Parts: sequence; structure tokens; C-alpha cells
Amino acid sequence: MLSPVIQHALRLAMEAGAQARGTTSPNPPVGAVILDAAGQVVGVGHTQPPGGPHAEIMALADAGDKARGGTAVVTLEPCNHTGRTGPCAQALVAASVSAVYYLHSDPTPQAGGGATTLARSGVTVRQLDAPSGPQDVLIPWLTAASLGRPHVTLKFAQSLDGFTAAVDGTSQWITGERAREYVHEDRARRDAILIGTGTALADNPSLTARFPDGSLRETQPRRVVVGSRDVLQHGADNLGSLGFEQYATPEEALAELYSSGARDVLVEGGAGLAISMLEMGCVDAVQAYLGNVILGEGTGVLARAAASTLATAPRWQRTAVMELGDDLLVEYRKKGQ
Ligand code: AOF
Ligand code: ZN
Repeated sequence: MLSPVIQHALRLAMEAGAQARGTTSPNPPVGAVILDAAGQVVGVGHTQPPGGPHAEIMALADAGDKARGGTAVVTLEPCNHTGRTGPCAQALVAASVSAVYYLHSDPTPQAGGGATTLARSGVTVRQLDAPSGPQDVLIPWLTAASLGRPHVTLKFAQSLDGFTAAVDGTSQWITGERAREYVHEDRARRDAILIGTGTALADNPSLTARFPDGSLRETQPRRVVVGSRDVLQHGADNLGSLGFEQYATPEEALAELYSSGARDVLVEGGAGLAISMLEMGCVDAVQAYLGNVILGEGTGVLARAAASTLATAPRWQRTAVMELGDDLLVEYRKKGQ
């Protein structure tokens, strides 16, 4: 059993990592905590934007001399390489830390192996059990690292009875204010937002992450349109305000996004792009917003069947339920991932 001190430090490290979401790609949003020899928290840090210090370096700087003989608790195995920054494993050894606990192994061939380096230097090293759930913000980066494409979350809003638009085509206000505010908070943490050309033309969205007063949040995702129609010429002019990228197919979009550093992307529809991503097997997580309205008839979330019969339809693993005013956000993850 994990001591309550380490458990508490892990929770703090995960919270620190969560603060870095949306600012670190292609690097992971890692969190680190340093405990002194008596088990007191003396340093906390998270990954800085690419090229900046890693989480351990921030936490060690925060701890200063108090790290000597202490313990580091990190959400990712400390790196073992000199990339844009130096190896964290060496920095922990140099600071005379005597134990390191980490949550996930670093799967990248360049940076992995820090645990072995630490152990060889006489540091006690132990991998912690991963608590799965929304608080584990490294999951998208880990998925992307193992698949060689960005982690994809499919987001949609639907009525209580499962429609994403009413019979007259109105779809914008299925959920209420609190849910919409959360969407913007969530957009700011993603590397990119993807929509199809149909949605770009129908909704003329700006795809920005805003505060309730309409002002822009500090970090903005890349705005991506998938499809070959010229959306600006046909009226999607709100996209023009902050600029956007366009790719002809979902495959091309994911490949280009990954190679240019995106690891965590959100697909916001419409029905055609959503089903394409599902059919490609590229949807890793689903965010279903459930609005407090009943429509009876209307448009479905997906443009065609995703499964023809229930018996063989893949089941998803629920990871979170959130109450947002009168609406719900339910999150699911692909099973076995
Ligand atoms: C850590 N702590 O906080 C992060 C790590 O180019 P660099 O030097 O910034 O290295 C990037 C790689 O380091 C990245 O791909 C991942 O494997 C690891 N990220 N490692 O020890 C951190 N962000
Ligand atoms: Zn590092």
C-alpha cells in the first residue's frame, strides 16, 4: 500500500500537471512534487512550454536545498536524454534526491530509461499504479505517443432523446450556459479543434476559446477545417479572424497535426467528420453533452450507422460524469486503451 504522504504528493503532482494542459505539446503536461526528508511538500512544478524546463526542474528549483535526501513524485518517468533541455534523471541525482516515485513510464525511445539511470545512481525508484480517470491528463499524450497520431476526442451535444439538431435545423443552444462555458475552458486545453466544411458553412463558428464575456482566453487551440470546399468564399468568415488550417481529408489532418506537434485534439463535428473519424478507428474518447430538452425528431449525431446491430456494437468505458447546470457531460474512452 502506498503511504498517504506519497498518495497526497501524487495528487498534487497530477493537479500541477493539469495546469500545464494546452501549453506543452508536443511535450507531455507533467507534474512533479518534491518532499523533503521529513515528508513535507517543499517543491511543486509542471512542464513549461516546449524548450522550457521540465516539471522536475521546476519542482527542484522550488525546493532548493530542501530536496537533499528527499523524495520526488512525478507523473511521468523522469527523462534520460538531452533534448531541448537536459536530463531530469541527472538533475534529480545532482540534487541528492533519495527516492523517486513516478506514475507512467516514458514510452519514447529518446527520453525513456530514466528509471534505470536513477536506480544505477543509488536512488530508490518505484512506479506507481495509475488511477484512471479525467485527472490523469497524460492519457492523450501517451495515446498519441503510442499511435503516432493525435489523441482524438469526439465531442457532441444532444437532446435527452438523442438528437443533435431540431427538425428546423437549429442546433446551437442544446445545452445551457454552464455547459457552453465548460466547452470554452476545454477548448483552451486542446491543441486543435477540428470541424468539417459542412459545419463551418452551416454555423460560421469562430472556434476560439472565450470567456463568458466574449473575450479570448490566454491559450487558443489551432482551428482546423477538414474537407475540400473553400469555406471562406462560401461565408464561413468568422474562422478568418484568428486564422485556420484546412486539410482535404481526416487522414491528412491527423498526420499533419501530429507532425506539427499536436497531441490532443477535439473533433466538434459535424455528422460526416464524426462518423469518418469513428470508421477510421481514430476516436479515442467521447464527450457527450446531454441538454435538458426533448426534440422527438431531428438530426442524429452521426451521418450514418456506426453499428448495424447492438450485439456487436463496441461498448465504451465511462470515465467521467459532470453536472453542468441542468445539463450533463458524460465522457467515455475506447475500451482497452
Ligand atoms: C520529463 N519531465 O516534465 C516532461 C518530459 O525536448 P525536451 O528536452 O523538452 O524533451 C521532451 C521529451 O521529454 C518528451 O518527448 C517526453 O518524452 C519527455 N517529457 N520528461 O522528465 C517533463 N515534459
Ligand atoms: Zn525531463
